[in-house]
Amino acid sequence: MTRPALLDDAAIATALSSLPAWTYDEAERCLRRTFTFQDFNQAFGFMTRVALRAEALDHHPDWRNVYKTVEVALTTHDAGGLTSLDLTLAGFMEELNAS
Ligand code: H2B
Repeated sequence: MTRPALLDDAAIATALSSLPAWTYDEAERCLRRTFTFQDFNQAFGFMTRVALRAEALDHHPDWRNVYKTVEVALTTHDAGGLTSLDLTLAGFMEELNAS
């Protein structure tokens, strides 16, 4: 399957303006965000919904769950940095978190 191209700095800056809760980690070339939920059930429910979407996209988050928090890092390992797939997954997480 053709994988999307790496985003350049200008494209990353544009993307960040529509994902204000996310930060770009230049050293690791990933987007980061920590989500905090009401309890473990909410956190794990979120992770389950994201997991199904990630599998459908064949694009998977690096993440860590501690009780009601989920720390997320998004990057495209095959490309060595950010691609549109990371923006798609970040946008999906935002939609879920807002609903
Ligand atoms: N997820 C992420 N985040 N980056 C990748 O490069 C990646 C992935 N590659 N999920 C996919 C799976 C690849 O390993 C399979 C073979 O398509």
